[in-house]
Amino acid sequence: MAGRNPEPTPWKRRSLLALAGALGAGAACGRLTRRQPYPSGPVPNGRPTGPAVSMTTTTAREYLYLAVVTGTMLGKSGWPAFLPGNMTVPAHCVVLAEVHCLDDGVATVAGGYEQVRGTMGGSMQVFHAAAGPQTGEAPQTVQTVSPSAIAHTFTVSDLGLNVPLPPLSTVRFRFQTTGPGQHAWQCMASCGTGPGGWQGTMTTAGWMRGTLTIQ
Ligand SMILES: [Cu+2]
Repeated sequence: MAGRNPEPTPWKRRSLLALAGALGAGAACGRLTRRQPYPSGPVPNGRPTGPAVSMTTTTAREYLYLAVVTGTMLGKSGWPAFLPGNMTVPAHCVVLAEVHCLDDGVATVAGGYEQVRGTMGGSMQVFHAAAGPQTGEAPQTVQTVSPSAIAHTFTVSDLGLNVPLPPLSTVRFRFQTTGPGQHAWQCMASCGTGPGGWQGTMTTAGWMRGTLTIQ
């Protein structure tokens, strides 16, 4: 049936996006706390008994899973990308982020972006394998990565957040979200095409830059 209903070229990207979506952010903080069923039977003082249902957001946690894939994986050579390229997390929340970097290449990083910044504790955990914790390896806690060993960065300048990603690694970090808003994120390692590697995926929304929505 070749030629019939040909797959559009970005099918791999959409498949990977769907996968990333399935892995990705879960319930919003305010909805994260499971409701406890109220017990049946007598209700003293007209009020239900049972465990208190906390709807505060200060202790709730949200998970954000990101993958960085190569252009070859997407069928677009030279165009590595974050999946998903735009992400949403709840406001006033501690986000536990995990980024799987499936890219084995390195890129030149702008000065200062080798430092971990804006995370809780000013550090991140690094597993030196894209499969991360599945390897059974104990992670290293680091505050910086050698500038010659960075594939990409996840940088949200508005929030002072910068996370350098070694090739074929998994990093975990936590950050506290602010109130609702939209913030541009971008990679600060020149992983794109063109002179200096700052074009192509680097300048295209949803690839090496995009929007982090806090809502
Ligand atoms: Cu990059």
